[in-house]
Amino acid sequence: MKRVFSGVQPTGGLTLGNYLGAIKHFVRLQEEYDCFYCVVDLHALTVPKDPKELRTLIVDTAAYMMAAGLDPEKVTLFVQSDVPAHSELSWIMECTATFGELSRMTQFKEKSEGRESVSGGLFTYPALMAADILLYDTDVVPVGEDQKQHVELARDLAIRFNSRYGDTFKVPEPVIPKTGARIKSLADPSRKMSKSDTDPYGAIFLGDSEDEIVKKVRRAVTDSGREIIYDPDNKPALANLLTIYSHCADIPIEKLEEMYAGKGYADFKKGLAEAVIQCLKPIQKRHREMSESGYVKEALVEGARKAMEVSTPVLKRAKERLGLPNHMMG
Ligand code: ATP
Ligand code: LTN
Repeated sequence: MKRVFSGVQPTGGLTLGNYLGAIKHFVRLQEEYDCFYCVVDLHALTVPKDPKELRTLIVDTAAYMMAAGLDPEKVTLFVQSDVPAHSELSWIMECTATFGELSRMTQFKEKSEGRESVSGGLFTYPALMAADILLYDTDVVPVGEDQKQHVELARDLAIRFNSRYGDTFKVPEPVIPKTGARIKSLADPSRKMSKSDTDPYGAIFLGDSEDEIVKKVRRAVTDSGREIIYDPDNKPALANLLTIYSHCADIPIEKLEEMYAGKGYADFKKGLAEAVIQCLKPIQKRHREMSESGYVKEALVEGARKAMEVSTPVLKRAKERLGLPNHMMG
């Protein structure tokens, strides 16, 4: 069975972007692949966090992933910091990557811009991400469009390490969904929908109430002209809303164009809000049940055990190749 690995940061409530761009596909892949899904809490430390809030968000992120359909009986769901091999291989990846490569990462440029203080971790973030992926002999990495560059770096680092020290790591492939891979902010379609957006109307969260969803959709920016047509170059805001609608209601965009021919934005937004509400309703219900059950923590303990079992020999292999002694690893 081919292996899948992907990660989600516990940096805030999950957004509709996280769901449509990544988690929905994680769920689909669990039927055919040996999947490892990780709550990447060490990545979340690249920007200072309140410890109490982080502790809650780690379990809540896992709870939402399960509520969205991931079944711990089928996948390995775990927390990154529970498996020390991630931090260890990360240092090795930092020493494999070059300063130039890390400097070219667009996420670093975007996230560091305008900040007074930028952690070293924000800069070396992609090396930790490469370690995450390579530790599991991963074949496929499903991610949203924004993470493609990081997965490509992980590939380059695997190839470089293998050519320097001998065959050690499997070279992974990114898989990006054809549509929905870059859901945009409702407040500004030139930016991606993000959990850490400061605009309260930019993102729809998986935990939003019906009222909040209706309000956010009603306030979503639109383009000039009143026709409901998909034209990403000239009508980027509407194209984004049509993409969301199409994914949430499982209706092709052309069909939506037909449905709203001759109607205005008010009708369209009403339908869109309803589609989002119906899409999130079952997830919210399962999330409530999950959070009350204690099942999430149990699943994470078992997940960490399985993750450790697979990653420990890979780390050992890499250390051996480098000439590091492995005295304590048997
Ligand atoms: P932040 O928004 O704070 O930068 P993030 O949501 O991008 O964080 P993650 O939680 O690690 O970061 O993302 C989890 C997955 O969701 C990744 O595969 C990422 O590519 C995908 N993703 C994130 N935002 C979007 C979006 N707007 N559209 C599509 N996919 C997205
Ligand atoms: N950087 C990713 C999260 C992440 C990840 C990974 C994704 C960390 N490690 C390994 C895929 C594979 C992000 O979405 N911000």
